[in-house]
Amino acid sequence: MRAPAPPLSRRRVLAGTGLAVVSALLPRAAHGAADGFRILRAHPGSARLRGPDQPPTAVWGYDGTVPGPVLRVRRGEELRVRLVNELPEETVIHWHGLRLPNAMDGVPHLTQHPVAPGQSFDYRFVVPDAGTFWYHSHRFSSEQQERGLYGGLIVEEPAPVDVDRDVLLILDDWRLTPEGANDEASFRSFHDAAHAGRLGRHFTVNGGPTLDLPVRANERIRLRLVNAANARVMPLRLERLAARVMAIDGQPAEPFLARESRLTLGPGNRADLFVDATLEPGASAALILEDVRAEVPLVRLVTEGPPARAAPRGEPPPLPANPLPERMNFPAALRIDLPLEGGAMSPLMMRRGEVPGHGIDPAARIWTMAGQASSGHDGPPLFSAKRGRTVVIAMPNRTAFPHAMHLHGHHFRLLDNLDDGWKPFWLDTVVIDRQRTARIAFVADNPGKWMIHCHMLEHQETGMAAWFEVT
Ligand SMILES: [Cu+2]
Repeated sequence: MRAPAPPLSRRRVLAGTGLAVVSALLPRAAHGAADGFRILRAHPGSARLRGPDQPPTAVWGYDGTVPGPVLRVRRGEELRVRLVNELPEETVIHWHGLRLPNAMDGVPHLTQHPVAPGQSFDYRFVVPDAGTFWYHSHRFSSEQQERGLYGGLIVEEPAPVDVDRDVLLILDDWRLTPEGANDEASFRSFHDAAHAGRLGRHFTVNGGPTLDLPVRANERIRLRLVNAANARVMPLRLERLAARVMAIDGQPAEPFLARESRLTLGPGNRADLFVDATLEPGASAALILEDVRAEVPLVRLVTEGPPARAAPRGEPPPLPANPLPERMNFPAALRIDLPLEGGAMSPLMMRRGEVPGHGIDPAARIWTMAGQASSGHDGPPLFSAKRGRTVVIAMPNRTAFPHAMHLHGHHFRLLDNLDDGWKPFWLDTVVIDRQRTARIAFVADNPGKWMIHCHMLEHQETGMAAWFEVT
């Protein structure tokens, strides 16, 4: 079944052309402080998640908006953000995918004290990698991120990348009541936590239901996709146009054409696509979320106006490399087995005789990693690695659900099944389907205490979290 596309007048149409599009697309207020900090106020607000002609939904947002303002910084520059907590509860910001100093990672009780209401915290660090990143709350994540506390972070390459447009698309799903309110009654649902996490049936791109993106024929568009959902794995398909994958999880990949222009993003994943607008003027192509129940068109690339050039551009060079480790020392690697277990239909829950109902007991631990259920900051570290050591982690998923395993402070390679060869890209979050095993490898080159956890936030909060130490 195909969801009907709203009439054009109800769709949001991007104004402007060229590289100005990104800043026109999302709020980017100038909230500077005298000392060079970008002030980011976390507070309640409202967002028109269902479109301009529907009543807004109450949210929590950075500067009150969903998504929060797009932050831009150039690689090698210092990011300075002052988080001001104007929420009724404590919060923090995690800079997802950034290989930053440990004290700036924004993990409560592991790298910093939570920021109390009325208090502020200064995040300040040099950004090592160019690419598409995002920031979000890491405190009571399943609620705070679901209320809207997330935003995009674009780290620009040292020299401008040769594209005609650069568009950030942050995707989310929401569980709304019939009146359009965020369904707060089902926050911390035990049922969600024990199953696939909180899934919503209302989809948004940049905080609205759909987006029209006017393009000119033969333009090259860089689409920066971010999956900001709590738990939804998003299979995406671009109609009628080729999608060249240039980067995944912020890091440049060896470019490749996505087969049938399909790409699946787990919670937390990003992808940078180059798309050449090869359709004739007047034609359009949709970016579709292939949900099990319906195909949901999220974005329409609408070709209009005079062509940008007579023919599409040639094959692009790869994005400039970031300073990632070039080799790994597998013979001397620290090898860790990290089986993922628990959840509904698991022996763990059968033994405990849990009766799924409403409300997660704060002590509910229904998922385990290597036999341990943890908040990710209590208990001993999962392992300790000397700085510079190669670490290989095997994660057999022995549960009935997929998991999106996220590593803090490092990017990793996804290893082949038969040997230690790897896929031609880096990741910071990998989706592991049920009853499958993923093996990842990274160089533990960033000192500190780092989390590894499921980015399905309801799983993270019910045990599927751990931390490790690089000394
Ligand atoms: Cu999970």
